[in-house]
Amino acid sequence: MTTRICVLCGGVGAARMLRAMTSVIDPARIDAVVNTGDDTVMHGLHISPDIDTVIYTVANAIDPDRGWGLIDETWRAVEALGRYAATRPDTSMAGATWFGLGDADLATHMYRTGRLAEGARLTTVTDEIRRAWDVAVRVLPMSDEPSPTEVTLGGDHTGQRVAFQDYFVRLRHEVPVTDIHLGAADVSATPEVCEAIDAAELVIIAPSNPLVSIGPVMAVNGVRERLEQRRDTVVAVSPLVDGAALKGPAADMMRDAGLRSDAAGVAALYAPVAATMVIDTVDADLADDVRAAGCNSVITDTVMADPQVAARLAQVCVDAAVNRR
Ligand code: FO1
Repeated sequence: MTTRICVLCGGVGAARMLRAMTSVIDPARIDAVVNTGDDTVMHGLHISPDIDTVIYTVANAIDPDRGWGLIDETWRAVEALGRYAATRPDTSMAGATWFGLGDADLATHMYRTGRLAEGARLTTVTDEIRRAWDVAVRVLPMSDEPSPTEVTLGGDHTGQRVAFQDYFVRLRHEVPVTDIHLGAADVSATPEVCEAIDAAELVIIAPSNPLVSIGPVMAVNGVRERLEQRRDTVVAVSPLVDGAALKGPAADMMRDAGLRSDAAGVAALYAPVAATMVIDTVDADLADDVRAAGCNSVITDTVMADPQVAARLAQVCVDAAVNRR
C-alpha cells in the first residue's frame, strides 16, 4: 500500500493511536484531521488543546501521566498569576489559574497567537508548529474558522450554557450535560481537510469522545457527506471499553444524551459513516449488538497500555479497512 491514511482525531486517545500508527505506517503518509471545537482563548492566547496534544504526543514530548501538556514542564507563570487573585475585582476574569498552562507550553500558544494576529490561517500555523516539533504526520485543524463547542449543564448548574473548557476543566466534567452545541456545524472544512479525506485509501476514526471530539469534526461542512459516500473504507475505534472511557466523560455524556454508553451505542452513532468498528476483547459479547447497530465488528485489544498493543491496534485498523475494499 502506498497511498494515504486519514485519521479523524480528538485529544489523548487519538494522539496515542496516531503515535502507534507511526510505528506501522510511514508517518508522512498520515493526515490527522483534528478537532478544534475545544479551542479557547486564555490570557489573550489562542489555545488549541487537541492539536497540541496530537503534536506533543507524536513528538514524544507529551506528559505521559496527564496526557496533555509537555513533559518536564514548570509552572512559574501560572503560579505567579496567583498573586493577583487577592486584588482582582470580583467581576474580572483576568489571570484565571484554573486552566493549567505550563511555561514551555505557553511558548506554543504565544507563537500561534502571534501568527494568527499576522493574518496566518490556523492550518498554516499548525503546520509550522508540527514541523518545529519534527512531526512528519500532517496535522490539519478541521477548520480555520472559530467553531467553539458549548454545553448546556444540568444538576446544580441547570440551564447554564458554558464553553467546553469551562465544563471540562473548570467544572472537572463532573456536571451532567443536557445539550451539546457544535459551532462546527456553522463552518466549513478547509480545502486541505477535504483533500485529505478524498485522497485517503482509509479513514480511521480514532478512539475519542464521539459527541464532543469526533462530533465536531464530522459536523464541519464537507466531512460527514464525504464519509457517508465512502463508509466501506472507514473504520472507527470504540473509545468505550466495558462501558467506560479510559479518560474523560464520554460514557457519562452518552448516557446523558439518552444513548447506550457502550461500544454498541458508539456503533449506532457511527454506522452511517463507518462500515467497521474495532471493539475491545472485553466487549466481544457486544459484537451482535454492534452488528445490529449497523457496523461490522473487529475484536482486538484497544487499551494502548504498551507500544505493542498500540501498534497491533493500528495494524488491525489498517487491515480492517483494506479487507473491506
Ligand atoms: N486538561 C485538564 O484537565 N486541566 C487543565 O488544566 C488543562 C490544561 C490544558 C492546557 C493546554 C492544553 O493543550 C490542554 C489542557 N488540558 C487540560 C487538556 C484539555 O482540556 C482536554 O484534553 C481537551 O480539551 C479534551 O480533549
